[in-house]
Amino acid sequence: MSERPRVWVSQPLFDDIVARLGEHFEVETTAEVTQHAPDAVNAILRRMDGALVTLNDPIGAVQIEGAPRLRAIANVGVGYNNLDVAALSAAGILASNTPDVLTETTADFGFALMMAAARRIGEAERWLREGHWQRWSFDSLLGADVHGATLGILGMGRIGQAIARRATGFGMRTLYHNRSRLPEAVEADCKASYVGFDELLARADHLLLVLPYSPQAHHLIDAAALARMQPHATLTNIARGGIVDEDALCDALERGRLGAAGLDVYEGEPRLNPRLLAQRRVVLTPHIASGSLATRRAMVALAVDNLIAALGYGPRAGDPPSPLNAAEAAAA
Ligand code: 8YV
Repeated sequence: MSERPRVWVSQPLFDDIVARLGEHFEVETTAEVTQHAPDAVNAILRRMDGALVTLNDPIGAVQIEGAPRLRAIANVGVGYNNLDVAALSAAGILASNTPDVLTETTADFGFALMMAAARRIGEAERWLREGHWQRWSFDSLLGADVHGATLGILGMGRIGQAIARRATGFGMRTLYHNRSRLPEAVEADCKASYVGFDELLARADHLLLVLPYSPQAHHLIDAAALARMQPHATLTNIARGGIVDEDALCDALERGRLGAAGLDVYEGEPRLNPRLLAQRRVVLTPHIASGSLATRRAMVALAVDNLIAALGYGPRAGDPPSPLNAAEAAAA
């Protein structure tokens, strides 16, 4: 009897879903949430045919060195800046991610975080819990309106479009900027208009960042970009922390050059810039935009399907549902 392929599950996920891997493979699971060292990952991957990983797990040339059996890496998450896809392609390893299943949940959260920043919900709750509410006052904790305001969306992929569709229910005017302009039919469906980057910054009352992280996106929202925004505007980031220069953001808030911010992602997460923690007008959440139970389960299920198919098993053997580099990996 030939040996079954071996796969590694890098973090504890949903046991009942991950159990499907056991129908085809020998499965090794990390029992606790772990920030694995690169050489530890490499030592594991040298023995593996495939792996299920999360954003806690950078996978690049160092991690896959000397791993001749390794053929598939399935990322649980739509963003895959933790993967060096070029290095995986060069080694003939098929990478995949989990688009679509998290779109609506992540859009809900982006909208909620924007509203929380605009209406000072985090700040108000802290103030109340700290016992400051002695008597009702007409002018306490006044925020900015969301309905009828101009929404700016930077990055108009699936999640950006889902946020724009929500904005129509709030009577918002939606502007977007993206690497490329969307087809007219899609613009009409989301009632969104394409503008240049500078115009987006200048006109948005509420700016949402939903673009993928890339070296070009690093600190795209820097001091100069923040200076172009309106002083009452809010900035919400559900993309990746590295897109915002956090010190420049703190400077802008402290100088009254920006109204408020909602952040779900951070440059050095899970470590936070202490200056952010000191800002009153910032709502901070721990990278949970896709975190509804149903959606996180759907993400793991899709990653499991990707891994099974990429290793040549199951109903879609050889044809994983959401590959990132099928042609490149096959050509290597
Ligand atoms: C995930 C995310 O929770 O999908 C993404 O890009 O940032 C989150 O939805 C995360 O990637 C889990 O690995």
